[in-house]
Amino acid sequence: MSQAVSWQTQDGVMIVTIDNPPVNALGAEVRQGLWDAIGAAEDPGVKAVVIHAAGRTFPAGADIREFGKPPADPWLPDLCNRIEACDKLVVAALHGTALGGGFEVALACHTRIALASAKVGFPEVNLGILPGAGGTQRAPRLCGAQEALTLMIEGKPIDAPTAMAMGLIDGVVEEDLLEQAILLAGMLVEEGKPLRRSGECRDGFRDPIGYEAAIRAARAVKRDPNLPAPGRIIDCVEAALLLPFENGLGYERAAFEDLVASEASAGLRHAFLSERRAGHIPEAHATPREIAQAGVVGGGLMGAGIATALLGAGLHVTLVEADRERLAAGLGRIDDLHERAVKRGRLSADAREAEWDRLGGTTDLAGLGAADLVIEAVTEDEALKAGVFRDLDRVMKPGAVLATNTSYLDVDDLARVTDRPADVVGLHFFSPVQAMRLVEVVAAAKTAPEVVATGFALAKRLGKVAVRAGVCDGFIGNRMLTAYRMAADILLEEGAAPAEVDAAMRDFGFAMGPYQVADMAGLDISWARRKRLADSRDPAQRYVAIADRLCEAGRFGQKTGAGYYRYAEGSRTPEEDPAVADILQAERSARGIEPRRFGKVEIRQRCLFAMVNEGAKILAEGIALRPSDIDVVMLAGYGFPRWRGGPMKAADRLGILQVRNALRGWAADEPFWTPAPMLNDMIKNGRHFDDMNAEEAQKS
Ligand code: 3H9
Repeated sequence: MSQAVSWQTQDGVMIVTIDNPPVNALGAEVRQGLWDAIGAAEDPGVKAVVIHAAGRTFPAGADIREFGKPPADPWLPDLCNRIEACDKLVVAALHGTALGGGFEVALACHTRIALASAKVGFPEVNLGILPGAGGTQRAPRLCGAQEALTLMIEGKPIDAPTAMAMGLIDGVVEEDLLEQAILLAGMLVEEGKPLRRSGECRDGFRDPIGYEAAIRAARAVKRDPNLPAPGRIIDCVEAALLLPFENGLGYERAAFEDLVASEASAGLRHAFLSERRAGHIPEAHATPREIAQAGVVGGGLMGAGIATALLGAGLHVTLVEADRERLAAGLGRIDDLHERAVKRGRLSADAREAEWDRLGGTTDLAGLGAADLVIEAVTEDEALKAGVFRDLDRVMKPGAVLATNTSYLDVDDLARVTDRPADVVGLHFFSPVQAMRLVEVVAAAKTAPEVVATGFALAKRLGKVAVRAGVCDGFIGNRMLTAYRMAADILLEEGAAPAEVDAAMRDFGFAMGPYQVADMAGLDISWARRKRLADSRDPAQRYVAIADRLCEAGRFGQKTGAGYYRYAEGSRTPEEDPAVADILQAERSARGIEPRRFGKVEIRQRCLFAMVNEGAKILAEGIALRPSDIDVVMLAGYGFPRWRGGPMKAADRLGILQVRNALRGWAADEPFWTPAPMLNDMIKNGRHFDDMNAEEAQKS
């Protein structure tokens, strides 16, 4: 008997316990344990088997870390078949999140009973794969095509009562799951009815015309061609109706193997594991501080968004603004965000009222005296922010966390103006806060470990992904963005049109290209910042002044009807603008640049490799803990295509040598492209960024 799976028999019922924390993933040891348990159930003294799990959940799936490695026996599909073929009744007792392979094990059992709080589902599509242990064949036999397709293509778990209504599970209990499962097993054995095997079930085929209609409707939906899994899921669900069960399983197996080997799945699996890995920080041992009351200073777009997120997580929030007028405007913005959430069905009217009751507003910072945490979100101005921190130091209670939402400023400088630098941390949210999942937790030199841990705990409570960053101009995300934009701006200056750059990056997988994003966000804020920093700019570094010229012409983006593109009155559709072509041409002439054409591939490569090069510098400086944290930042904060796994993952796939050689070639004309020393070292030592991820994981 393995540690991961144990069993004991009571009154003829064999109780099999899976115990493989944290989520009882079906790794090789668990599969072998279950295989042996079913073998042991052949004992004539065993009348029935109950499979349940210890800890927080029934298996949440196959072990994702095993994909891409040589397969270890027994395979999950074979295990499921063995469970189903067992001639003793096998009951699955589900709690927590019975997902993916975990749910497939349950579907292979003859009866399923669940706690009402349990959730079941097939999230495989989020990893670029499909249920590969019989799920695409068993589920539609039980519930038909429509519901099986929704479960597998949307990848969202459903609760146990819903699954019961769909015919996927047989009973729901409020408590005493194991006892109830044992009782049920005894009762069913007593009844002596034949075992109900999902693979033999035809309930879901009762309406074959409706079944085919559901398949056709699913096929008619337009989907991202970079993501092959939904199409293969539809094929498999159709095969369930058309092929004998065993052949359907073979069909599913082939589709699973294709998908697991695809670039999209490698990227999506990397994204999943990287988001979890980002929580492995040196401060993980520290106990986060309790946060019940929060303050937000500044009710602009960011402040209001942050306050709304905090309210949504159940906190009491006080919004502070400089005067009554601005306070009213800030509270109005929160109200608007609530209104939008209600309209979209994301917030009930009751919840909105409860959130509003937990919100207060003041023009006096002293009103934050009781707050456990304050997030400063005033205008990005050093003197203004330092003033706020001086005042916060005076009014906040001892032990309160003082956070800044600065995008670029030095958190150490802000910490220094207080007498409590250990309580000061950066919590960098992204706009729009309700849509962007990323929070950079910026650890300054003296930030206490429990304050960093509090930032991570808060982000989790807000349903966001936290990444630890060190102090530097722009932290991780804005440094990466600056490099991306610099690459794009050089392309413009040397001959490309904004629409060409945008099209190439959309082709790469971004929803929008960099100039569409710039026009949407507005060009004026970064112009003001560039003017502020003009004196400290390194004259040796290339400076592309195209954005300045656009701003000087009053082109601030969508809000002024013109930026890198022009916009018809009231429209957000970008149109190419000859006036921009003139501005570009004037800039090129002023710098003596003979414009040339760039193909899509070169545009993509230049933009991507600029990010990779900057990422290598960020790593060498210790600003990011590991390459995968940079990937998470770009995926969760900047719309980098998730299926590519992030820029560092994309570089690993292409090969560091290719990236470095291209950079070296471009650097002959422009020092911006000079390869980071880390890339050279990696090539010399035959290393990938993923090797560093693995090493970091071992340390933490
Ligand atoms: C599958 O089943 C394929 C089959 O159809 C066919 C096979 C042939 N494997 O998310 P958390 C780790 S594909 C390995 O922070 P939560 C995770 O990395 C699978 N590890 O917790 C983290 O590790 P660490 C289909 C896994 O409470 C820790 O558990 N299933 C797996 O916020 C805690 O995770 C899925 O896609 C795994 N499958 O959420 C479900 N799952 O502590 C994926 C988690 O070292 N899992 N870990 O950082 C989830 O959605 C969430 O983890 C869950 C818990 C909802 C279960």
